[in-house]
Amino acid sequence: SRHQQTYGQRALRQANPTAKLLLETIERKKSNLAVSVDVTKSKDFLSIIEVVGPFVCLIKTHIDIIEDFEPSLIEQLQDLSKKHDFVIFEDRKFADIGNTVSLQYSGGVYKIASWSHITNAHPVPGPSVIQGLSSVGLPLGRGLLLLAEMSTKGTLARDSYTEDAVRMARSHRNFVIGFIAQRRMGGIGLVDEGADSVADEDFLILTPGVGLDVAGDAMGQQYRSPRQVIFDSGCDVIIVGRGIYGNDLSLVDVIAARAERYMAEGWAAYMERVGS
Ligand code: S5P
Repeated sequence: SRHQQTYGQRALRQANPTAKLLLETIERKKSNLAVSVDVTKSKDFLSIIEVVGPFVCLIKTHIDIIEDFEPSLIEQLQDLSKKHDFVIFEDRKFADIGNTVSLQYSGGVYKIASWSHITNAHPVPGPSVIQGLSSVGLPLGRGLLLLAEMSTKGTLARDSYTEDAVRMARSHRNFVIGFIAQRRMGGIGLVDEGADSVADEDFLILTPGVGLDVAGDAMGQQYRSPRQVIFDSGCDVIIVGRGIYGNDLSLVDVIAARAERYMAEGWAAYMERVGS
């Protein structure tokens, strides 16, 4: 019962423009790799994106860790997004009341909604977090991912919390395009098709905690391989950070080679899943 439709077939049936864009980008570039660029200097941020750009469908940012942030950085990120054809995902993890998250999403220094195709939220406040973000993002054609599970040891996002997250997403299908999760959930292609599944829904599953060379880090992160994530667990996108840019901001040719390796492994696992 693994998800066997191609990314391209699934793109055709998505109503949300951002979900469609991501699936089309994956199909066009033959890459289900997202790189998480968690560095603190603008210069490193841009040079890593320039190097990995050709190999990714998506770049994930934590814009608030950049020490020398200036608004022009966003323009440069958008230029790179056009040049290399990737979607932008600001990993903001909103988790407050609707009114507050709407202000955090639209305003402040970063004005996330104006440039980030995708952002994410913790379901912990309940549906109001989606309502607040949707009031800003839906008119702009943006998409939201709910954190239904986490990659960390001891996460509280499990069991009934995860199931409730899926129900919350289901009630806001125009704006919630999928989940940050460790396995496929919701609708067709469930690994464990539950009584709750809905036949015609198609959530995107973006999965962090991916690394080929180490099992985790010293602060609770846990890694699995692209094959475990895409083939065994039926997820759609692998999100890789330090596994690609390194702990010491390795040389550009090393970063490029690693990105190519993760892209190849992610795509091979997908080809195996869809049976071609
Ligand atoms: O459960 C999660 C959810 C997220 S969004 N676990 C995660 O690691 N992340 C993010 O993915 C995290 O904030 C970081 O930006 C990235 C993983 O980075 P890596 O260096 O461990 O690959």
